[in-house]
Amino acid sequence: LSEKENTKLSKLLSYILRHKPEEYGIELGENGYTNVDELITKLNAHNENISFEILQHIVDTNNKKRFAFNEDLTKIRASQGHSVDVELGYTEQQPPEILYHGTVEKFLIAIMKDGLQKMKRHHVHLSADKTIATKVAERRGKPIILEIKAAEMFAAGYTFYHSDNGVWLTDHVPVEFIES
Ligand code: HQG
Repeated sequence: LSEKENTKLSKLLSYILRHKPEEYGIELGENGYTNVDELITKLNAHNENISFEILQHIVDTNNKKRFAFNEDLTKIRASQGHSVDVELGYTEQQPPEILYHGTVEKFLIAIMKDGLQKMKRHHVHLSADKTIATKVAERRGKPIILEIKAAEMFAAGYTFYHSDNGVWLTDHVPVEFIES
């Protein structure tokens, strides 16, 4: 599998497992998992050349560990980033003192007015690592890194989740907890 093919299939998996399962005749079940054999069959029916071995390779090599199998490898899901309505079943966790959010200049006025909103996703995505936040921002342009007073938010009763692939998730970050 070339790197190009790997990236293409990884993007397709994100599309199906996070956003449009129905377009490929897939249903997301409990905690966002779907049946591996069925996924492969449906992909093959759509002329995508994918086997279990290839799927496993994509899961293992994905740079952000976007996908995860269940224990017996019969099911697969995206670890976060969904726009479809799924309950991933992560348990609430206490965040570190500071978390980072990478964004760009053009959103700043709105963010400093409304706080961080989840926009099209299920959660606001935050990172404990400034480098990762910078990479997230660089998708959109020159990075602006916001510091979020996560421990203060937690103490004030806000809920945080930590996804299988290390992303910190919360519903909304009010302006008072953003340090720019
Ligand atoms: C901004 C990728 C206006 C926010 C990445 C961001 C990450 C506001 C954009 C993951 C706002 C939403 C998530 C407000 C927030 N007004 N703009 N009130 N509040 N924004 O893509 O955090 O490749 O939904 O700053 O690497 O950029 O999908 O969120 O710029 O991990 O695995 O609205 O997506 O991962 O954009 O990225 P996104 P994000 P994957």
